Amino acid sequence: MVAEQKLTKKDFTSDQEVRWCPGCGDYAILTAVQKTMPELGIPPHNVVFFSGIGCSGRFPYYMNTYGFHGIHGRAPAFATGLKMMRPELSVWIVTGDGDSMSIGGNHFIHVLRRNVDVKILMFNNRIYGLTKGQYSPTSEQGKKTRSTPYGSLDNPFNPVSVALGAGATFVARAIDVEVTHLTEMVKAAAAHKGAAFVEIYQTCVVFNDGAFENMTDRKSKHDTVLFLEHGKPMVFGKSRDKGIRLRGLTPEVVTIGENGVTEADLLVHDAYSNDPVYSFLLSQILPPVFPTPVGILRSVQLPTYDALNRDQLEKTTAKVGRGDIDTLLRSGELWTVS
Ligand SMILES: Cc1ncc(C[n+]2csc(CCOP(=O)(O)OP(=O)(O)O)c2C)c(N)n1
Ligand code: SF4
Repeated sequence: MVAEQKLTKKDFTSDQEVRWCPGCGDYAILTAVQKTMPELGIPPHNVVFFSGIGCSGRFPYYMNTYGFHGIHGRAPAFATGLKMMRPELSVWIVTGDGDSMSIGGNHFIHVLRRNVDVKILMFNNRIYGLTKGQYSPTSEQGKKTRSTPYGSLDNPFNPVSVALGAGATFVARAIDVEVTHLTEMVKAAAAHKGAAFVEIYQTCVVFNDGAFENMTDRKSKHDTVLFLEHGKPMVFGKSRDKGIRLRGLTPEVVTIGENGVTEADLLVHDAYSNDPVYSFLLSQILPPVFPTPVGILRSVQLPTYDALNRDQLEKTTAKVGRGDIDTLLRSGELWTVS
């Protein structure tokens, strides 16, 4: 009997030279994914990465798996097609905030609402990197870029709220430099049966440097990031003395030990809650009033589109037999144009 070989990061690393700018957050995400893959126990030949257009679009080249660098915003369509036909494959989508929230917004919401069993990693650098720094749908209002020299007037999208609004069954948020946490999120997304969406805050050092600085700087991050843990009260702050409390449906920041507030008063995170009000409320806990929640916001089980489709196909074939495209095309009213 041949002993099963243990997979390592090397097995998922391609021989391609990585061509992102030095210091780009994409490197940390690539390393996290390459490190996580061996732990999933899926051989590289059963893994496929799809991407759209943007700096993030280069991701599949660097993975020693199957890969497909598609067209702008359309990775969900290709990924859906493959998952429907090859359910045994682990199918991933790597996309940017421009790729998935602008031109690909439509594909993004539908792959989530259908709950196709694919994993989506969105690198959110709040800018168009590849095309040299135009504002994106996640750029903050007032953002000055080459395409908004007097400041952007747009209200930005909150991708996590968009995903929840589309009915996503798994929604998480992570930060490129919080590698251990990011790895956990990638693993949890992989384990989810259904469409899993992970928004990853990613620094574009060239066109949007410092966008997430207050969430990554050692001095400020304890006050600006809330690490969500299922079943645990929402505590944050350097001294772990701040928390989130609910007043009716309104969250508020409180200090433990002040005005009689104890840990027992805080909101306890339920990652598996099926209540859309709770998940959406969580997605709206945002700076500057609140810290940014990272972790699993929602994880619920619903039938996947690909499985439902296979089931329907099997049952219908058993009832009416295998279809034939030529017969179908000639089955209706036909006429000849002369
Ligand atoms: C059909 C089409 N429209 C526009 C473009 C130009 N374009 C290329 S990448 C991009 C935006 C990429 O932004 P994002 O998804 O945030 O990726 P990043 O480069 O920041 O990783 C645009 C508008 C294109 N390549 N194709
Ligand atoms: S332009 Fe920005 S996102 Fe693109 S590779 Fe360079 S640093 Fe990374």
